[in-house]
Amino acid sequence: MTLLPAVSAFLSSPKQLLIDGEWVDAKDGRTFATINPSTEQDLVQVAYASSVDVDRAVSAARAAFEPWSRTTPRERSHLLWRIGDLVDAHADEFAQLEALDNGKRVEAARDGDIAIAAELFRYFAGWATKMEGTSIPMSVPGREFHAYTRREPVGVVAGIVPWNFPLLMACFKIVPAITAGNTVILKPAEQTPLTALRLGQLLLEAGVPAGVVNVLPGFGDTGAALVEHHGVDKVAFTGSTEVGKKIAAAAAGNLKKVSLELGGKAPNIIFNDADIEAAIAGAVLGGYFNEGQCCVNGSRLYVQRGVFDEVVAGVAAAAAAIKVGDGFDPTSQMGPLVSQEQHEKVLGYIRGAVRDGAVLTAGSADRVGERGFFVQPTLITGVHEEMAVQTDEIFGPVVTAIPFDTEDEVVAAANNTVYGLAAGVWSTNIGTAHRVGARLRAGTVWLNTWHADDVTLPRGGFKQSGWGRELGSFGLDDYTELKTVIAELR
Ligand code: TXE
Repeated sequence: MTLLPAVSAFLSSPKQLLIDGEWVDAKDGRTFATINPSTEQDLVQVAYASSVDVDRAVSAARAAFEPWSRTTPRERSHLLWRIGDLVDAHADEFAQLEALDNGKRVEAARDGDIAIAAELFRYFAGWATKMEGTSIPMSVPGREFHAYTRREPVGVVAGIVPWNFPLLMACFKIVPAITAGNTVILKPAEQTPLTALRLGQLLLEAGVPAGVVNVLPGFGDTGAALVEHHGVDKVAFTGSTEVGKKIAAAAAGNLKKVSLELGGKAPNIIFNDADIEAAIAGAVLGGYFNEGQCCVNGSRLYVQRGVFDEVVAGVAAAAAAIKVGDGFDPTSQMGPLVSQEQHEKVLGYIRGAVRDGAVLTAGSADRVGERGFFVQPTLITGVHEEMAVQTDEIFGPVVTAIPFDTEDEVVAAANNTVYGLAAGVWSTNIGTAHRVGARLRAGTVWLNTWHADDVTLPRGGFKQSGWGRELGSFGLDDYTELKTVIAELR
């Protein structure tokens, strides 16, 4: 597959910061390289925002807030819809950029990440005009009142996002924030800044006013400067639980609002009475989707003893058959991991499991090929609950399988984690599926399916998987303050 002319043109243009509607260099002139994980070669240099640039962006976002928050809901709605259409019109270009920067397959990016990002704009375009309050009766003898509530924007929102779905995660933060009348400073991940920068260009083209959305590429220090800034009213973060804890602590300075979508280690439970063919397909999709770099992936497989061997054989055969290769090669079924760091981390966990006595039923503890951060999808058996491969979020195509006998036993094991993002149950007994689903401590539970999703559905985590919910009607709540207005009728 060859590069689209628009992608080549974008790559050869300067990659600057978007502040107050202008593309500018970092004040100190610093840049960093973003690389292609399939080739390990540098793609382009990107401006690296420091705390001085954060100050500039916060000032711009603060100045833009009052006029933006007073635009009519209909104006915002029409603008959002227009941006959704623009994202769609540039879908192939975004998909190629994502494949270059993140490694994922072009097709997967276009039909997944980019299509959903466009839909997010259109879904929230509908909500802009429906942020309603309520009128509430008061009982004060001898006096009359009219009391009502209003949903108002929080103010300046810092969106800090990871690299696994770069454009989509940027849109998860930007779209609900601007729908509700907030202004935004987005910090893309250092591994994958390109699609956020291209989106910044389209936002200006669509007519988003200066300062309403600012884009500051950089590393963790750029994110930390945003989180500590007293001119920021809310941080919306997706990333590791470790950084989420740092953000929660740092946000205390001005008690900014915080929403966090953090790590996961989802249990995927298959009962003897499941539709085994569907369950195996679900385990493969749940385990290896997006190169395993997905917070809701079903990385812990629990299989009832009567079907354990059959399920393990089925998942192992499917994993071994997955063709790993460059995201631009149409015959590839899985791309590389995003970075050298992630590659080393994932291979380290696989080697650790083998050292601890576990069995590699599919996959390998060695890299695939000489160049590029490729890993063959791996299924590990002979695992104990206390092994690191079973307790830690690995964020790669690594699935463990453990047999179980009873419902109580598997519910206890499944819930034995600090995380609580997603979980799944496979059973043709409707009672078993719903009962076990209710007992699992996770923000999303899939019954007889995996990764089925829609922008209409809230998502988020129990326990150390986060605070708050994104998307759906609940997704706006975190971007608004609730005001109560009490008027005396004299
Ligand atoms: O995440 P980080 P990393 C998990 C996954 C992965 C691990 C490490 O297990 O292997 O985290 O990935 C910014 N203040 N997830 O290191 O560091 C950073 O620049 C403010 C799960 O990439 O959390 C980036 O933009 N911001 C996850 C973003 O935070 C800071 C997706 C995420 O980076 C910061 C990604 C700081 N102190 C990784 N330090 C999911 N839930 O989907 C870093 N950042």
